[in-house]
Amino acid sequence: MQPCLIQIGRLAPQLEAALASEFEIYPLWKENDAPAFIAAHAGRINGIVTSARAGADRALIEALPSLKLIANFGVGYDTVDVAAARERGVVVSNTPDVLNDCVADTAFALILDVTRSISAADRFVRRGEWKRGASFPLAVRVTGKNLGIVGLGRIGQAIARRSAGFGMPVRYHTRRPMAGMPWAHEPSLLELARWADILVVACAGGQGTRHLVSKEVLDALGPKGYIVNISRGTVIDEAAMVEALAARRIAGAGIDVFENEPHVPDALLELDNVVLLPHIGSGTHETRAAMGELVLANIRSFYSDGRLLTPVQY
Ligand code: 8YV
Repeated sequence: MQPCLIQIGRLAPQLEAALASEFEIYPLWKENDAPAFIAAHAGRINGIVTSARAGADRALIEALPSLKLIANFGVGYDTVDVAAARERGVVVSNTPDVLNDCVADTAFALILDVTRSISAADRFVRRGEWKRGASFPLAVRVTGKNLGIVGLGRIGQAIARRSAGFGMPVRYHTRRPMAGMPWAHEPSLLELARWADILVVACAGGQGTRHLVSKEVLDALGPKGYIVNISRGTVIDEAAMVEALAARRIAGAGIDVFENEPHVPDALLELDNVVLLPHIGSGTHETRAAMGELVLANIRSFYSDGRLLTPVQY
């Protein structure tokens, strides 16, 4: 099979250049009339390259009768309709493992920032308040705090390992306990939230985890508890979180992902106990380059011998 791919959204410039030099690939985002382009070339297109942001929906998958492969730049593939792909026998690859460390580092950056008020203190200095003689309010000690982790995949485990450096006891919530893990499993998310000082969301997104962190879970976390999210905005009931933060029913939040990116609820912009990031969990030169290499390696392997290096198990 001769590769003929479409690229749905923008990707890193080096990856776009490498894709264009190796394959027949059409950047769909450059087309003024994408549906007309698809209709004109549908029969030839056998691959899609996409990312968490751009995804690949059922309508697109069904519009491409020769489609065989969807290569996703990112570990999370909740915006790819894998049910539609499976029905059509289309395989899907993602980019696991290479981003574990950077996403776990981001989780810890958020934990440290929100508990120690680092960004808020930075704003305080920039506003000239220190210079004017004001004193910055005391923050909350991180070392020794209870760390609850929702989801213990590869990223969750990398977060749990980092906690050792901060003397933090760890418990995790997954549907079933995971074999061989040194951390305690908590079957009830409500109980985990009650126990945790800091609750980090590190599970996969998608329908199965939508609003898993509900108003009740946030209330169980309580007025001294912090929520950190580096997975998908959909996992938290965002409206409930905004309300809980505004009413100080939880102490603070460190958030890299939102329900409707790049929209960030206005109410959050007003709050000093919230750290807001523009979905940069994996956003380092090194990790994005490694993710790009893995996308390329999957595409090469698929078109040369029909196998994916990192297939999504659906
Ligand atoms: C994005 C991510 O993929 O891997 C994931 O699931 O969310 C990120 O690494 C990246 O921002 C590109 O959309």
